[in-house]
Amino acid sequence: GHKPCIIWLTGLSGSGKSTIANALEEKLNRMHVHTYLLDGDNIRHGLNKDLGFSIEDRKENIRRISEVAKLFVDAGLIVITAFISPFREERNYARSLVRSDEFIEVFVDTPIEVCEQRDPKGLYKKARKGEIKEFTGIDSPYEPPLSPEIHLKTDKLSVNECVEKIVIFLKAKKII
Ligand code: GGZ
Repeated sequence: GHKPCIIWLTGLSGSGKSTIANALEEKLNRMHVHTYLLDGDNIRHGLNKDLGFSIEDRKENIRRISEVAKLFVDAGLIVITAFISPFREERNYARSLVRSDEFIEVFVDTPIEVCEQRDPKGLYKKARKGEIKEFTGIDSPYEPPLSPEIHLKTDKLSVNECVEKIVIFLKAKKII
């Protein structure tokens, strides 16, 4: 069996949140742990398709995601979220909705230079040219976590090593 919780990934665009989240979900599912992954594909295209990237809209994005994540915890799942979630206050709101041992903040710490180098969707290039406004790390703020449960320096670790670090934490806390 396992205990429900929220594994909250935060980091810049292109930091590797989705890649790590997907690999983590696969690994947990192979261990017969029930998970649900919330990411841009199932949230920003559905529930939150009325929201953009202004500071107010990002706050509302994260608020709704937090409430949905809490519902899935009530349903007994391990919820993985993969959003930039740039503001400490909104991440702390998400934390406040569940028990203190049920919220695991994971800082996907990738230097912006590395994210910009990768630029899988060409968004940084567009942001530099001013074709996208309010882009995180360029002209919209990102507040790094001050005391995340897990700190992943992705320029020093492989995706599998990142996943392993999270799995070891979950085992140590007797969540899985
Ligand atoms: C940041 C943006 C922006 C702006 C579009 N700023 O790398 P991606 O493409 O796949 O992930 C980014 C995603 C960010 O959405 P989130 O819901 O995670 O953001 S937040 O938590 O701040 O609400 C990026 C794309 O959307 N994208 N415009 N201006 N990222």
